[in-house]
Order: sequence, then structure tokens, then C-alpha cells
Amino acid sequence: DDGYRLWLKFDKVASAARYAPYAKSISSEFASTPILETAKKELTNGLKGLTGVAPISLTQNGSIQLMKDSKIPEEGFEIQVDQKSKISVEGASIVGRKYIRIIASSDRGILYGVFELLRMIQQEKPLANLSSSPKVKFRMLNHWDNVMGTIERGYAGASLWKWYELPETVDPRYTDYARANASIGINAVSVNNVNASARFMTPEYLAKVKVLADVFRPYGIKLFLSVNFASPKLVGKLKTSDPLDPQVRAWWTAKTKEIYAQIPDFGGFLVKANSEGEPGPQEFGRTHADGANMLAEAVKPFNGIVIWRAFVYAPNPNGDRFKEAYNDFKPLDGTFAKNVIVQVKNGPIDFQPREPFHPLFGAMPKTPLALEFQITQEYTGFSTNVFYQSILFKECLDSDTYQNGKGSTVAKVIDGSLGNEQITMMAGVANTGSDRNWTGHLLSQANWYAFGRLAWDHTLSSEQIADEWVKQTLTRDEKAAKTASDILMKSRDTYVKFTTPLGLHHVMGQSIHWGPEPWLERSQRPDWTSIYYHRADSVGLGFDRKASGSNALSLYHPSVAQQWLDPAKTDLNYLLWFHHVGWQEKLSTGRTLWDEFCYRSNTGVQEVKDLQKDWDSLQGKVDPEIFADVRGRLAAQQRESVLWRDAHLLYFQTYSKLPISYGTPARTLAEIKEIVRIYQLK
Ligand code: BDP
Repeated sequence: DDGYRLWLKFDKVASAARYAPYAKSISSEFASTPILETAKKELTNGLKGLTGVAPISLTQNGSIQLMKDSKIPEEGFEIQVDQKSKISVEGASIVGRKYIRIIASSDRGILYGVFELLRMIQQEKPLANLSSSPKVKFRMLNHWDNVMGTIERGYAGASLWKWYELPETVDPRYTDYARANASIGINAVSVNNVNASARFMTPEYLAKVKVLADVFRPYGIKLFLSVNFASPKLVGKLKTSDPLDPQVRAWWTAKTKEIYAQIPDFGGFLVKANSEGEPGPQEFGRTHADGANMLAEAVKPFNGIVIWRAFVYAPNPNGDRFKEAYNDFKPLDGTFAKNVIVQVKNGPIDFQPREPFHPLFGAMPKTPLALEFQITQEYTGFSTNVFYQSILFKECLDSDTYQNGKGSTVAKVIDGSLGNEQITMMAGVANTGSDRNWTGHLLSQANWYAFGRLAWDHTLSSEQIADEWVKQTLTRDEKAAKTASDILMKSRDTYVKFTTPLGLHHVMGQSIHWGPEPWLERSQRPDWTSIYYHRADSVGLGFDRKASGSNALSLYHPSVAQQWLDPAKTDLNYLLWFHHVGWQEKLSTGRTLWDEFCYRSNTGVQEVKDLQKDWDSLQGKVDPEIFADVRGRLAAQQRESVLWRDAHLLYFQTYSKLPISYGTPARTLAEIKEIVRIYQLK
């Protein structure tokens, strides 16, 4: 198995006989639409694969009945399993009487209900009644794919989109991609990098993009484009891109019309502006709201939306990057047009292996906020490390902002239940690429899966999602499945231990973001170095963000800040995010900071060895090709974990001047620095 089929294998299950009576026929109350036809096709193929019985179409009373009920929430569904025939008389006498109803108000709900039913069967679960509807309206993947076919921060090969072949040649893989998304409820996709090429605004590229939109549509997926804010200048040859300039506004209005003429259900624009060198309204003395509202006006007649990213931070040697986005956006709360949503990364810095939640989530009550996660593993081990993102996602979603008192979790901010927003969204930076198994590391498929499942329903647990994914993808052997799920569940903590223990952050290599470079002192910007963040000196380690330091803690509600104010009471996982702690200071574990740092770094390395052993125990229980591939990647992770540990222990020892209490570095600091230097050569 090369992993291509993801969690959608639909091979015949051992207990197929249990489900076969339901697989006889399909009837539907719905008028035919492209999405309904997709649902029927998936149901037919899925049932045929899973049970061995190929359903026929009936006009009514099928053993599976697709039914309409306008009371069911948009995109939601109900599954009703005929209970009577469950008390069953054996075998033949009940054949034909069993039925399942999938009920929805629209064809989309039916599509998601179909995938839910197939999910149950593939896991060989007892068929049960259930109802489900998505918690957020836009469940979106952001691709950081470039015109040249590369992917910014992509670790699974080249882009899926073959721009040079489009629009004439349509790779069937686009359909497989759309299917995988639909199966986990993803209904929106932006196809190009947020560091956007203006070429996407040309007729040539719009014709290519249109083809993708046509492929995605029958799977219920809306297409969005990232736009370069300077497009009026770059493509339209105007003198300016000032959002208040009438010609600029007219240009966007006309361009938007042109897009909708090709893609009538186009979703809208995703914008990274005035960030990391990207153009934006601030160049013209305008605000982010001025920029967003201009685009919002252009897409409004077509019901389009604008997703405006809050990932902005001006280089400020004496400042704290933690506060930059907050300072820019908080004053703009309530000034964005109705069809704008501001997209905020989960944490205030940048997709670190562990971050406190972004303070903006508790600070913009009058603006719909989208939550942006990074599924691709830029800071979490590329495609050589197992890192189950669901744990990180949940940690953020479950964080309490106290915006409207206790219980105002990030999840409730973004699903609109606190503010009744019309537009709600969760976005994930995609981890897919042209690798045969889509995600490079096979276990990273679980991150794509988990993102979709949590965007649909953030109350699901990471354990449940892991169990679902494992049983559909790797094995249904209970013991083996438990081992595989445990590997996922442990993976995040293990990675944090050897890369960023105790709340250390942003200490990775300047260009190799999976490897260590805590000694990085100089870069184009101070806030791209490591020393900016770890602040090691002869006294101790960590960034003081209390009033005595940058005071970033004051951006949170007092009840949130409270938990991180006193170093003695701060969860050790966040300690160095908020405090500069003395090397010899005793922590709650009984060890000093230095010893705890050595201990965690070294434990991380040990734990990778345990993950290797756990995986080895799956030999013969999972497909041999998959087994070998993951085994190799775990071995690479082992090697990398040693490099991280040694780099950290030896480098920070030059400040602590204390003996290394746990772990024996395999190399000198000079040797490690040389390895990292060579890694980063062009
Ligand atoms: C950073 C990445 C950079 C992205 C940026 C972003 O290193 O490649 O362009 O995020 O989110 O993490 O815009």
C-alpha cells in the first residue's frame, strides 16, 4: 500500500455480512445536482467496496434512503438506522427490510452524511443513529503553492496544481484531492501562496483556476485566491495600489467581475498584507481595515468574502513580536465590513510546537475571527518527525479567553457562539503535495484528517480522531490500533521535549526550520534570530513578558494573565514564554531550571526510541510498505532528536556554566554548529 488512498480505502471489512443487508439499494428524494450525484457515487462505490454488495438505484424505499428535512441545519445530517429489524430474525427473512435513512436539508448534508456512514462501516462500528452539523461555516485549507510548482513550507513534494498543464490537461488527482477533503467536511480551499503572485489576477491564470473550481464544485468545495495587494500596479499598470484611490477600487471591481464570470461561486480573497515584505495598505498611510473593506466592496455583490490575515509584525528591535499584531488590529475592532473575517494564527509568534493562544482571540468582540493552524510541519519536524497536530489544535481551541467571562474558549470565539457572527471559519495551511502518499510522512495524513474533523466539530477528542484515522488507514486489530494511536498521542510532547522544552520558542535554524540554531544572533531582522526569543544570559533563560519585561501578558484578560504571572505557578510548558528564570532556580518538579532543561531534552530523545519500539511492534499488523516507510522516518527523527538535544545542552551550557546532568552529547558544540552551517548552504 503506497498510502495514496488515504483513509478512503473502502476495502471489504471482515464483518461485511453485518452491513450487507443495507447495501442492496439506494433511493433518493432529492433532485439530481452535481453534489448529489457525487454523494450517490461515493455511497455506491463505498458500499460495494466495504460490503461486497453493489447497491442498485430505486425510486423509493431503498435499503438506504436519502431524505429531505428542511429543519436540519445547513450542511448537517441525520442518520437513522431502522431499529425494528435489528431485533432480528436471522438471515434471509429480514433481507430487504433493513434500511438506513440519511436525512438532510440539502445535497451537501447528504454528501457529508454519506461519508459519515462509510466512516462507521470502515471502522466496523455498530450502526447507530446520530445527527451532526458543522460548528463553523468555512472549513478551509490554505495552500501555500507557488506558480513555479514549489510549495512554501511544503514537505511532501511539489504542488498538486500543474499550472503549466492547465487548463488543457486536468490531472485526475485533483478529483481525488477534492474527495478526500469532502470526506472530512472541508468545503473551502485557497489554492495559492499567501505570499501571492500577481499572476493569479491575469486572464491566463484565471482560466487555469477556473478548471480547479469546476473539479472542486461537485464535492461542495468553494475556491478562493490569495491576492497580492499590489496587483492593480503589477497587473493593471496603475500608478498606485492605494485602497482609497478611485481607479484602484474600479480596477478591483472590474477584476472581481471577471473572476465571477469564470467562477460564479468563487469564495473570495485571502490577503497577507504589510507582512514579511508583502505589499499592503499601510504603504499608503491606510489601515488594514481600509484595504480589507475595499476588497470587501468588490466581492459583496457576489456574496464573496475577504479573509484578511493578522499575521503582521514590524521589525522592532526593542519591542516584542508577541504584541505586534495585537497592537495593529485591536484598534480596528468593529471597523471591518460585514463580509470581512480576520484570520489569526493560533499563537502570537508563528506556529511553534507549543504556543499560548493568540491574545487577539479575546480582544476583537466586534470582528469575526478565523483561526489559522499550520497543518504542514514547518516548525514541527517537516516530514521526518511524527507530530500529531490534533493535540496542539485542541489545546488552542480549548483555551479560555475569558472574553465574556469563564468558558469563553477560543473555539466559542471562532464558531460564533459568543458573538453570533455570520461568517465563521477555521483554516489550516495544507500539508499535501505530489508525493504518492500526499503528505510525505504517512502519519501526517492524520493531521489533514484531524484538521477537517475538528473544523467540523471542535468538541471531538484527539483520541477519538486518532482512533478513527488509524482504523481506517492502518489497522483494525484492536491492540495494534491502540499502539498506533498511542504513538500519535505521545508524539507532540516528545517533539516539544527535544526541541522547545519548558516554553522555549523560535530557536530553530534560520532556513532549516526543523533543526536547531539557538546561537543564531544575526538575521535580516532581529525578530528572526533565536537570541531575540530565548534571552539566555549568565543569570538564566526565557523571555520576561510580565510588567518588568515586555508586558505582553497585559494583552490577555486578567484571569488569563493570572495563570502565567507568577513563575512559581506557571505551567512549566509555558514557563520560558513568560519568564526569565534563573538557571539554579528550583521548579515544581524539584529540579533546578538547568537540570529540568537537561532532563526534558534528554527524555525527548529517549521517547523517540520508545516510539521506534512501539512502531516496530506493528510489523505484520500494518501494510509492509507503510511499515518500512514510517520506520525509516522514525530513524531519521531519532538522529535529529540527538542533534537538537546536543545543540541545546552544549550551547546553553555556555551560559549556565553547569554540568550537563542528563544526556551525554555525542559531539562538541563546534561540530554541531558546523553540521548546521553545512545543512543551510544553498
Ligand atoms: C511563516 C513562514 C513563511 C510564511 C509565513 C506566513 O515561515 O514562509 O509566509 O509564516 O504565514 O511561518 O505568512
